Amino acid sequence: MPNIDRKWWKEAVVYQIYPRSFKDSDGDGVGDLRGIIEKLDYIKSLGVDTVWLTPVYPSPNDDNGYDVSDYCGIHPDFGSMADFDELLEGMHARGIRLVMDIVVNHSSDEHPWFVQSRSSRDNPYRDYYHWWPAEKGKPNYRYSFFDEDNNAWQYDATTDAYYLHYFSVKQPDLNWDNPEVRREVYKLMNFWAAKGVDGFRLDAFQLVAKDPEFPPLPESCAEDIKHVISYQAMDPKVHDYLQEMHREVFSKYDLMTVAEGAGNTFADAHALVDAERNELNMAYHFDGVHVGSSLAGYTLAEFRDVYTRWEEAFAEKGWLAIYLANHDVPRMVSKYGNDSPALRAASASLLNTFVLSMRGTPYVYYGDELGMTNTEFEGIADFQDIAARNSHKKALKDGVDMDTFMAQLKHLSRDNSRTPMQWDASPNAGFSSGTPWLRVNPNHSEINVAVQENHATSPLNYFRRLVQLRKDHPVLVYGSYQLWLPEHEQVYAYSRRLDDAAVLVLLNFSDAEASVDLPNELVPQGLLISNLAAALPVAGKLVLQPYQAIIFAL
Ligand code: TEU
Repeated sequence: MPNIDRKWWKEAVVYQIYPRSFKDSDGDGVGDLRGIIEKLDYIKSLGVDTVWLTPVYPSPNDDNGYDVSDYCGIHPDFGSMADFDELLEGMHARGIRLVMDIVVNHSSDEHPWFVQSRSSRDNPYRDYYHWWPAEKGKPNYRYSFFDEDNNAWQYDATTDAYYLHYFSVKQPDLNWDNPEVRREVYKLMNFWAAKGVDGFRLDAFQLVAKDPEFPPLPESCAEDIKHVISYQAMDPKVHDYLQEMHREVFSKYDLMTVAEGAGNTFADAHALVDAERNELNMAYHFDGVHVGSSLAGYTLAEFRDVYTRWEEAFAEKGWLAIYLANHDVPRMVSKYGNDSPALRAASASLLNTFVLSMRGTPYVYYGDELGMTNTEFEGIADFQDIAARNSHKKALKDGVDMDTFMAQLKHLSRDNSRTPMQWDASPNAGFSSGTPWLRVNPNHSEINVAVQENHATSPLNYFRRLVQLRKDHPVLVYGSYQLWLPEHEQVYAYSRRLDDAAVLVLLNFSDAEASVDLPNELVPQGLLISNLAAALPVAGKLVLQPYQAIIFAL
């Protein structure tokens, strides 16, 4: 093999588990660590070798665990530290690594640091957070994702001052300018690393560094809220913090480190992940999931363009994560595929083929191996997520058209992807013997593990074959990427090449048959995998079925 700088975290296939929704072992309706332990053999059977666990720490759950009140504990809803240790041991025994979610742009307002910080202006913890004394007047505007008014400053009467919260009012932002805060963060990361966890996902990390003066927003920000969000991200100090974190934590262990968010430009992204900078292994960008994030849907051209641009920008160096879904976006099959009964299996398998045949470390969200879909909501009472509930309050205040708002929310809400894992056709989908914290998707009677285990061609079994294919063919991990048929309206075609190994990936992103005429230099030699019956092209021509995915050896 040429000098491709092999790393386990490049070859890994990551499976993301949202623990509240994976498996409930004690009947309280909330998934837990013992539930995951029960399902370790299932996870192993998928072929995935790394699990990213979203937060399991004590939390008032304003944002389902992304508001942490004790960074070195386990939420009683999820179990105990002994359960965690057993989970980690059970994973390692099966050759599965564990990545923890580190949420340190902010803590919970119930974290002892914040309780102290808000209690008086001269408390030793005061500078753990960003405070703006009211006598200086109103602080300059900053955007908050989850605030009812999208205002990141919350007035607190106890000390007559405002505190900063880029997420909900219960998620005050930590002050990274304070070396004490950074020391505490490295301490908690070392606590988990010393336990033997294999990596960290840094939540919302591009937002941590701030200018403590909070100057007025530049004029460009008046045009569009997106500019405000970009302005608030990637203060250059973020790189100093990451290099310090690397010295204090990462350099001591063999870890997978990934940031949520890859900055505002390709240069930002490279600065986060290029190996010689000693910051992170990889990052995941939002450009891909932003495609299709409106009711209007998306075109193949947009989708292909985004992934091709990122591929090209990282062709020579750097490494990225590749994913189509997580707990912050709708189910991939409802967003990029077709979730009708006739086409959802094929389109889910097509999307998994994309994720597992691109360069970058693939991240697969629990349930996407089955083609789990968006769920059904009647009214606002069905939504659990703080983002959904507060955006609804804001929409009411702003007097927007509520029919349109609700249609968008139903399609795009994060609750879509948080419904319980569909294990079987029983009333609670085999997730819990109690009442699930979030209603199971009614289609669990058709889409579930038990049914799919019995069908050789189910999305589940196809997914297993795909993972195996990636493991067997390093070209799928390390090979260079080349786009073909750039104007095709239905088919996304690309090749991957590594030394004398080469593959061609053909993905029909449409619900109609698609004809393909291959250029002369592409001569498929054999079929590696397809989600539907496939044959080698004849004289360079072939027809793909709706949502058919094919990988040929070249
Ligand atoms: O998400 C950060 C982030 O960028 C999101 O705010 C995203 O823009 C939003 O989810 C779109 O609705 C991370 C976590 O992944 C998310 O679950 C948390 O709610 C958030 O941080 C706060 O910790």
